[in-house]
Amino acid sequence: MSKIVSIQDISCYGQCSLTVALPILSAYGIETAILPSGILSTHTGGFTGFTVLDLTEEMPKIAEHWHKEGIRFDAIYTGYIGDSRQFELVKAMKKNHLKDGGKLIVDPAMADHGKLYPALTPDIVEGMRTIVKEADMILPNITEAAFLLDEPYRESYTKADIEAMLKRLAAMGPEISVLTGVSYEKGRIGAVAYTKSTGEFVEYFTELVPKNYHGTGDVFSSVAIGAYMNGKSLVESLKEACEFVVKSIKTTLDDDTHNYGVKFEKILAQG
Ligand code: PXL
Repeated sequence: MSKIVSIQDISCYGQCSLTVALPILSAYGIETAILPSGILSTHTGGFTGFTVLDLTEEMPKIAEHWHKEGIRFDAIYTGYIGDSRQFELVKAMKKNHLKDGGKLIVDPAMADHGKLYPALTPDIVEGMRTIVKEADMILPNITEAAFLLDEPYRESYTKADIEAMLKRLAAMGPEISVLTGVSYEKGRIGAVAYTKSTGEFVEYFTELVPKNYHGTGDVFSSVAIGAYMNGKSLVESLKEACEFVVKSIKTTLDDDTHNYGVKFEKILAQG
């Protein structure tokens, strides 16, 4: 059984980051420790006046205690990080807290639809690049990939564009790069992945449901990581994640009052 630590914020309300990763990874039978990067009253997309407790000072103390206890993980899975001082800790934890062959998996959750999330500053992009360089696997959406590569974001990309972008991401360091939110034709959306050592691309596309919700990137990554850590192939993991996200969106659509996240719990409960 795998043991993962996830490093991202706790948005107390809003169905994203750790409140998504923890239940989903647990449902995959993965022991999931958490290292919260901060505690927010809600996520920062669509709510105003949210509170933030930054945990930069506390995180190294937690990591140090784990180190003394000899605690090691099969993977470190990072998501939203709100303070650039935390990237050094992620790199130190890669050295000190991974088992032999353990993986650093980075979801550079920092942007969407061409824009950085409201509470984030350019130093987060710079810091994110430094952990992407050391990562074994990354799962950016197209906006995040454009920020990582310091390229302008465009509204549309061809298959050749996406494959070239994945190769540029791979050149930064990671063995596996997964691009999410890829669409080559109207009404279809999915993910494309590139494995650097084999030069292989895999992809999975599904129905595009024309409504945006926050937290779907976190749902995607958590499912994909859960499936992959359980030994599913990369393409199977992409398929499971894409289908899970679509089902979660569809089950949320009929409730107009629920526009801040997706009701992924209903899909998780279906097994
Ligand atoms: O889902 C990404 C995410 C995570 N954490 C916080 C966020 C967001 C997206 O807006 O605001 C705090």
